[in-house]
Amino acid sequence: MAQMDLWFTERQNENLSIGMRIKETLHSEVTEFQGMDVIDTFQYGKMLVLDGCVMTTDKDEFVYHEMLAHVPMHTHPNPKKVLVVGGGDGGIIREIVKHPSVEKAVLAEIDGRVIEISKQYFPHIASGLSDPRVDVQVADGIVHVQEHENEYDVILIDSTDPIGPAVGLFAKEFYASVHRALKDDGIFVAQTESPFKDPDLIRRVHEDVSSLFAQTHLYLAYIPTYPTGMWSFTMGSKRHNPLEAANELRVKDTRYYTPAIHKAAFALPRFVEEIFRR
Ligand code: AG3
Repeated sequence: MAQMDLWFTERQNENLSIGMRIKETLHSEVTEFQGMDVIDTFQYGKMLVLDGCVMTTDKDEFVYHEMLAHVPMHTHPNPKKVLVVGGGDGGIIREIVKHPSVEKAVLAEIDGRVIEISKQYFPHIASGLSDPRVDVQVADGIVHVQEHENEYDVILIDSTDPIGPAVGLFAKEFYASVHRALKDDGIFVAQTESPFKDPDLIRRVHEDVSSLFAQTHLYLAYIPTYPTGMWSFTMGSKRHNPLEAANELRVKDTRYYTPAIHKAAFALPRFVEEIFRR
């Protein structure tokens, strides 16, 4: 029989979509929090999909995970205690535990099924979750940050889009608790969507973070399977300036992140800068 021509489509908004030809759907379920599918694709390999949105794929996951983790981890002079909110696939944790300075990394993921399914289908992404320094908690990250004060060097928000279970992770009150949970030279980074598709969100987050943190910095990376391919990250830092850091690589085997990329990522196209400098 001829190969079937099956396609996955993510409807990114009412006017925009991305499609990949499918080899096979490996898993589908509805968890307590969201729809979850694992799909094998011809172009990007296996792909984790939550509520119809591409979370990560075998082929391009390294860009997002390295850039969310290593930019703040190389900005802080000695990050020992790190929190990841969301990120149940484990990709951010895998990058965090590459840093020898790390003594403890906590993962607060609200949906335990994401962790289980990632261990099963994406063992190369979830690998860091079994590091002895890692404490995996199936817990609401919002409650976790509220309950911790002056404790973390770095906090990373690896959320889904600002709809559904992740709405609270884009709220100003949440950033205020993140600020309290950080030590006095702490750094936080949140994934903040696409400058082409979500400029209003980026502007609002930038404003909220600027009202709380001494420094706010936006940086970019290129992620082919996310809406528009151009992706933003917003950093709030109490003391350390990312542009004065990262002169050498502290970890081995990165495929996107380098000291030159660290600096270059903060160089913004004018239309991106204009999103928040008005
Ligand atoms: N975090 C989700 C990024 C948002 C992608 N959005 C979309 N496809 N509409 C990724 C989790 C990876 N650890």
